[in-house]
Amino acid sequence: MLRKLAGAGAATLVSAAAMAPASALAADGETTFRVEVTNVTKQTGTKVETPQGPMPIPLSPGAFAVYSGQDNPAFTVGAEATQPLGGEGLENIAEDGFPMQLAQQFKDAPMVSDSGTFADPQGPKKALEPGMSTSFTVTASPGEKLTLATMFVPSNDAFYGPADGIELFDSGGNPVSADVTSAIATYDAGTEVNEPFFGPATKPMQPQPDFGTAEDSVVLPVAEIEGQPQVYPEVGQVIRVAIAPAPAGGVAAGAGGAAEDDTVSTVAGIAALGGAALLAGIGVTRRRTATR
Ligand SMILES: [Ca+2]
Ligand SMILES: [Ca+2]
Repeated sequence: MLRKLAGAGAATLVSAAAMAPASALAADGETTFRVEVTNVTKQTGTKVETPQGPMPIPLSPGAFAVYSGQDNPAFTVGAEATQPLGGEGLENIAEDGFPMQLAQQFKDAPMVSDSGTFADPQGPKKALEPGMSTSFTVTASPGEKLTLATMFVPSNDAFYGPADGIELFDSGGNPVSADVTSAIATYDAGTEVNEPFFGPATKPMQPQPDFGTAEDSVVLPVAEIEGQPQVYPEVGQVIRVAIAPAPAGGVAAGAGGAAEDDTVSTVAGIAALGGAALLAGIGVTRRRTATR
């Protein structure tokens, strides 16, 4: 409907915007979303069993991208971790929890319109600890989807991501406001041989980044790996991802790289806000092709 107004005068567009719901809808359907990623292991009491006893499960800083087309720029199930973009960005996240290289690959990818990192408000090596939540904004047009990757810690090369992307719009082109955790699964990057019970080459036990035996395999859901010695928790026991259109009034269009759009709060605080439905009420700062 709004697409037909693309050639109309400014006054018409203003009235159209006024009629739109409380979101950042533009004439072409371009919408700014707030994405919230929460480590829910504090809520769920989920830990991993190790020889050293139960350990908490931090999630690493992650990388995200808005993309078009069929190829998820983050990873392809059944293919080497370097696919489809080429480069070691996904391996960097899955083995060491560093999102910068994948974020750079996203920034350079032709199918990506918006990208950046999350969970690193104080630096790229900070983790999303149990009970913590972080949020960021993306801008997308109907037909585009969201992808992301964050490391499951401790592990050799396990990560969370949506193999088929996260739908940001419904079939009618309307922005989605929902808990989208069901789109996420736990994957093994196929780049480092897994150690039973989180051995010395897992992060954070490894003595240095990129430490461990190369695996020369492909990205696979951990649930499908034969003889997988590690038992990973159910996805929903560890991570929650929610999206909601951001209010137009809260978007500072054109904000630069100094945008402080990564916010961290407690799960209790997010719960008090009512989750995804009320994310739209939080002021946001727009960021396109962020470089952090
Ligand atoms: Ca592995
Ligand atoms: Ca390692």
